[in-house]
Amino acid sequence: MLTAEQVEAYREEGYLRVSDIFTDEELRELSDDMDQIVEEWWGEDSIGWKGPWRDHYLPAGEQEQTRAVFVGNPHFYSAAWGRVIFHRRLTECVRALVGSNVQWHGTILHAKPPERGTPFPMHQDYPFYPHDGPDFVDCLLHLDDAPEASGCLQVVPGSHKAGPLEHITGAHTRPYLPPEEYHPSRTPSVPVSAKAGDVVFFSYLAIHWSDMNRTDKWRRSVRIGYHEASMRPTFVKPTDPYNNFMVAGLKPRGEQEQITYRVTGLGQEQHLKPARTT
Ligand SMILES: O=C(O)CCC(=O)C(=O)O
Repeated sequence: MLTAEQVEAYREEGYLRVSDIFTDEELRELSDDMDQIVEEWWGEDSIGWKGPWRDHYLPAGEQEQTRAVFVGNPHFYSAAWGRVIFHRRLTECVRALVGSNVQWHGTILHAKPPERGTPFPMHQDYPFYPHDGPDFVDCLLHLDDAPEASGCLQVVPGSHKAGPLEHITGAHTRPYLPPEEYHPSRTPSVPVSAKAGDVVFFSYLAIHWSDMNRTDKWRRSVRIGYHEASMRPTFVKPTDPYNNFMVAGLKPRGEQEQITYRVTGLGQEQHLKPARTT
């Protein structure tokens, strides 16, 4: 799927936009299903990420006026979204970027409603799900056109090479980079505008942000995360089980125990119930 030049550009810049991974029919189904999921399941009038970063990104009158919709795990509600996790053309791109054994990590919709869709402050995704290596790629699948005015993704090219950075964290906020050091007004970034169907791949170490959606249209995008399969969350001991869907290649066992009839789950023993014989 990807050329050597595209892979090289991702390695250098930390991001890559790719078109034509999904067919028009697939996109229509995904878009329609997502609308139905939001309609039926989303139940919050959210301003988006909370935190003191809002003082640095929004005028006083707008800080509480933004809106956002977040739906994690859309595959819980739609089979089409389940198929995305294993989508061959998508996972082949991921393979070219992180290696041949690939484990899925998570899927989440970020939708910015028209006119006041929330901005996101400069951050890396690493502090949200720290793993013990660099080969973690987030894939932003655009369900709508995302011109710059819609608050498209903006990336600081090459920033992934610096590795994990210290973020402001705490119960009062989602992790963000200190605005005195990292802010769009002094940290040059490039807008990665996109068409519906485009996927923007970006390293979880790439510094990125996005502005308000000030257009009269929705900007819906879904972030799907994958990593090289031997990588593990930094807070999970090497001997503890940590597994998830494999979407390409094979899972190396590393220091995990071998599986037995008494299957070991995430830190807890689960006892298989005998199959019913009648
Ligand atoms: O989609 C956006 O506007 C920003 C998304 C983002 O910051 C993220 O997925 O970490």
